[in-house]
Formats: sequence, C-alpha cells, structure tokens
Amino acid sequence: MQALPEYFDVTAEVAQALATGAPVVALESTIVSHGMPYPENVETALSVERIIRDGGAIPATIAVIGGRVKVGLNEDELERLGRASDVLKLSRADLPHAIAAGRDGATTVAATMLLADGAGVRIFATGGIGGVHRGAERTFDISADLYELARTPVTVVCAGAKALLDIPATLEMLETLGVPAIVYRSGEFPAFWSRESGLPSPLRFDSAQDIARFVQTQRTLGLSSGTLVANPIDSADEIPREEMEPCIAAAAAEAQDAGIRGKALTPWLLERIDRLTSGRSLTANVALIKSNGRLAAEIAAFLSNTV
Ligand code: PSU
Ligand code: MN
Repeated sequence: MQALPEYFDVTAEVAQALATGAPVVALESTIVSHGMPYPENVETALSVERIIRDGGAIPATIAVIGGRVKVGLNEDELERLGRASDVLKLSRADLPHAIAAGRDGATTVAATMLLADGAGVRIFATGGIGGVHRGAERTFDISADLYELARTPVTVVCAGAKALLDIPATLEMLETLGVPAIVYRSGEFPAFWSRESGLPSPLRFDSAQDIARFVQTQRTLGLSSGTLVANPIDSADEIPREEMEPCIAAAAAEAQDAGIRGKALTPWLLERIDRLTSGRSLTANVALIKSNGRLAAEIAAFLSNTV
C-alpha cells in the first residue's frame, strides 16, 4: 500500500489487520454526531463495534478529530463526537477544510468511503445511504453518497434508502451511475425502517459468500465503482411502510415550510421522524445498524480469504 498522508492516524489494531489481510469493517460517524441523539448514538456505535468483533472482523470507525483523519476511534473520541454540537458534517467536498482548519468532523457515507478506500478498507457498514430527495426535480438535492458509490471501490452494507427519499429515483440514479445494488435475502429493495418499498431487488443474493464473490469479481474486472448491499431490517424490528408514510410525509412538508435545505435536511428529518414515531424509528434504526454490522463482518471475512 502507498504511504498515507501525514494527517492519517490508523490505529495499531486496524493497521495490523490490514497488513495481514484480516477482515476490517469501516463505520461512519455522521450517524453518531448528526443521526441519533446522545447517549443512544455512542451506545449504538460501541455495540456495533462489538458485533463486528464477534463476527471476527476489526471495526474501524472513521472521523476527523482536530484535523486528523482517524481510522479507528477510541471510546473518548466517540464520546466527543457523540456529545458535541459543533461537529461538522463532512462529505467529500468538506474534507480538505476540516483537515486544514484542524476541526472535528463526522464523515458521511461518501467521506467514509473515500477515507476507507484510502486506508485500504473494502467493506463498510452503515444505517442508510443518502439518495435522491423527494422533490429533487425542483431542488436538485441528490446526496453525494451516490456519486461516491460510482467512483470508490468500497462495499457499503446498509438497510436500503430511507423512505424519506425518492426511492425509485435513487435506484434509477444507482443504475445510471453503474452501481450494483444487491439485496440480501429478499426480492424487494428495503426502505430502511421497513422491509418493503414496492420496488424489486436489482440483484438478490442469499449468502455473504455470494456477495463476497461478486465483489471480488467486480475488482478483478477492474471496475472502480462501489457496491451497495441492502440488508432488510428484521421483521421483528421493522415499522411497516403504511405506518411510516404519514410521519415521513408530515416531516417532509414541515421541512419544506421551515426552509430546511442542504446538509441540514437529512439530520432534521431524522430527528423529526423520531419524535413523530415516539422514538420507534430510533429503536428500528439501532436494530438495523447492528444487523448491518453483522452482515458486513461476514462478507469481510469471506473477502479476506480470497485475497
Ligand atoms: N442514515 C441514518 N442516519 C444518518 C445518515 C444516514 O440512519 O445520519 C447520514 C449518513 O452519514 C449519510 C448522510 O451519508 O446521512 C446523507 O446526508 P445527505 O443526504 O446530506 O447527503
Ligand atoms: Mn443533500
């Protein structure tokens, strides 16, 4: 591997795993700082790390702390990101500023993919990806996550796209950008809190090994795009689509009236939906990210056997 820039801090544990080809799973930090309230955010981050370890892989949570790119965070650093209110939300475009100005920043799916790839981590677990927002034909609000998936060879394990997005348009964009969208053990693309979206799975695989084989083949073909793996939330944890829809519609309408735009929109909607569902959406969010950590560790283990 090429030497990393001076401002990268890869923990000894992650560095050793990468050097020996042991499985590593990257985790994002925007879900900690902007996606969930304290203390559930830090508790969830720690338990996902534990689940990844139990699955035989090393977790590498990624963030920028004091201008340094951290690949692997300790508990104090997670706590710092989880409590502070002045943590920047970093996508691809924001990284140079956070590093140059010595700031704290949490990485979105896009920035986490970029930095994971830089450090040599190929698998990444999160909750949901950003996508095409409802009304994007007017606002042009399409997450940089989709463009990152098009150009960075990291496999992102998520629970689909949040139903607050325009899911059909998000799937169309993924297809246009050449990003494979695999659904694990379901014929339907999942909608984050719900198992169903009404849209068929572009690709379906029923084992982590088959997903690892796909990713390995994509690599040997020389394709430099990422892969999206959508792991539907367990039935026991889901909130059915019909129940979520009125909350999503209400939150989206309020956001529009309040003029919430840009980076602030996704965190604002998540918080509002959490309140409108009396915390049920947060409980589902915690359950699905744990399940994604488990599947990502399994895929990483198969992949590390192939290299
Ligand atoms: N899914 C969640 N919580 C989150 C996010 C996704 O359950 O906080 C974050 C991810 O970091 C994702 C980002 O990359 O929202 C997308 O933001 P935007 O729509 O502004 O690109
Ligand atoms: Mn946006």
